[in-house]
Amino acid sequence: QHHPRVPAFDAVVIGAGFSGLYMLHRLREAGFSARAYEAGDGVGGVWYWNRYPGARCDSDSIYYNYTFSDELIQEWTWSSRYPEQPEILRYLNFVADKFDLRRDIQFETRVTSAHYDEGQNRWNIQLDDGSSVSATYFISGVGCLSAANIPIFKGLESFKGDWYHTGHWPHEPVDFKGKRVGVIGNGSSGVQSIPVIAQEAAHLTVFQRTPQYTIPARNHPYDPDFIEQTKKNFGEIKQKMWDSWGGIPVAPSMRSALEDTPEERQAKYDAAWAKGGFSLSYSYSDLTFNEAANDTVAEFIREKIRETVHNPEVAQKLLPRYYFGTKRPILDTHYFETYNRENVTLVDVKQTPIEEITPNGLRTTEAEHELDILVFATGYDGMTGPLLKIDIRGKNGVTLKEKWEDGAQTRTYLGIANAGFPNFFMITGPESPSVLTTMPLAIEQHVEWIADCLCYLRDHRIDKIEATEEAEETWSKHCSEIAESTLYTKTDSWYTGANIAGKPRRFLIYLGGFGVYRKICDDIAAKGYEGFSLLASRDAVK
Ligand code: NA7
Repeated sequence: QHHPRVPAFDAVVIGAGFSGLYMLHRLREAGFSARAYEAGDGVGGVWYWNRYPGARCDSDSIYYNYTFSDELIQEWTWSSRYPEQPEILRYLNFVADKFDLRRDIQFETRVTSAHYDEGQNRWNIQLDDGSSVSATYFISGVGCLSAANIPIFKGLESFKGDWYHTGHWPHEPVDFKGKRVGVIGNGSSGVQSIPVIAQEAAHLTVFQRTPQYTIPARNHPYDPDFIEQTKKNFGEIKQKMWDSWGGIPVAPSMRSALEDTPEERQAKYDAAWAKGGFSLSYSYSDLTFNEAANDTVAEFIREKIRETVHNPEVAQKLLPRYYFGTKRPILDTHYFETYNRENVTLVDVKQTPIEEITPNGLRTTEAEHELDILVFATGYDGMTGPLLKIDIRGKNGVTLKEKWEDGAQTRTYLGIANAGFPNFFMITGPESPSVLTTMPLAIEQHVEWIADCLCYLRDHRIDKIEATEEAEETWSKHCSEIAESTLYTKTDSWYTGANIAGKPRRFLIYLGGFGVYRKICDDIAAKGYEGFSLLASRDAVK
């Protein structure tokens, strides 16, 4: 039996971001005892940590929220199409207050390990405050992009200035006035922060490794009539979101880019460019499948870069060459225009690699750049990284790391469960549609599926559920096959793990679309959790 002084819950949840908050709510509503642990001193998850200048959402905010409560939809109003981080954090605080969630969250506490005890059928969970708890069900809401990647550069410890990673930004705003600033990286975080930092800093040097496609966001305040209509029709919008490919109520085109004439394509791309957001990605059906189709949109964006950037040499360095859309698409506000500023320098670190960080700045093979502040916009160990930071051990003491990395492949069942790890659930784990869906929606679907599953187990007097090896193998193979039929796997990105040195290369997202995935999950549940073995261990333990 577990130690009487160790608190015991039906479920322990890691994290108090979009995932952890809603999971906690559903568990409590269903009558389970639950506790969430959160490293930050407030709710919000990635929206708590990402406070860098210019940080904002790049999904239309009216779709980037929970859909489970119509009351919540009616009560909350987004100011603009792509709100800034503080507004999203306010939303999550509003949710935490509305559903009185804080009383079951322990803040400033990290889960350091979680070990499954087969004899007791319980998870023993160790916290970084030295205490431990136990739970029948262990649920991860750690997020997909929360383990910061700070590449190892020689000499960082000698740097006399200040340095920051975008995902661990200080609460006090960083003052760039009069400073020489360097930014390494130009993914979404770099592209959002670079134009804002450039306006304030004395000088900004951008260290770019791979030029990126980025599309104007065209952010704007919402018209009150539009908000009113959205709220009025949200039931219908919600249904479309839940049936969609990527979580927004817009159907992708069914037409090949190669079926249109160059003039027709140009007109379509121009319209999408003017509209901003991800509409360009939705222009045709085959942009991520067919190289020739992809090249039409890639060349369209390259032409926009040549038109925008005045210095042809700088423009040349900014031209992306990979398949459009196979790295996470980026939205920007005056990104390419920023390179027309006198106080901005672009350094191509593929041509002249970074050699070391020096006390006074950063040296490439070509020159030393003097810097007062260095910003790492270098991304994340995506999907698996946040889970592997925790010492998670399933049956026979096997670690999740051993299961996923030492054996040649990361395998999961539905991106929710793992063979060998009974009663462990991952919200938006690897091999689910997660990051290619509007995140809050992908999260809601998993949370509801997990909560329903726990209710089913309780109703059937079962308290042990584990994915079978066969079901897992079939799912992983299915994920890989879909990915291999696209251009996604041909590009180095965090989708494939290629951004982290030594990480096994695997495409870790289910690409069949959210609507299809949801039906698969529902179908599996309806068949009494097909692909899982269910066991009533309760009586055996007593
Ligand atoms: P990303 O998209 O992974 O971008 C990281 C950037 O940092 C990217 O430009 C990388 O170049 C660059 N990088 C990473 N390591 C290095 C080293 N060692 N040297 C030079 N440059 C490096 O992370 P973000 O934070 O921008 O965005 C993450 C997600 O958050 C985003 O996709 C949205 O979903 C929200 P590379 O392209 O790898 O050559």
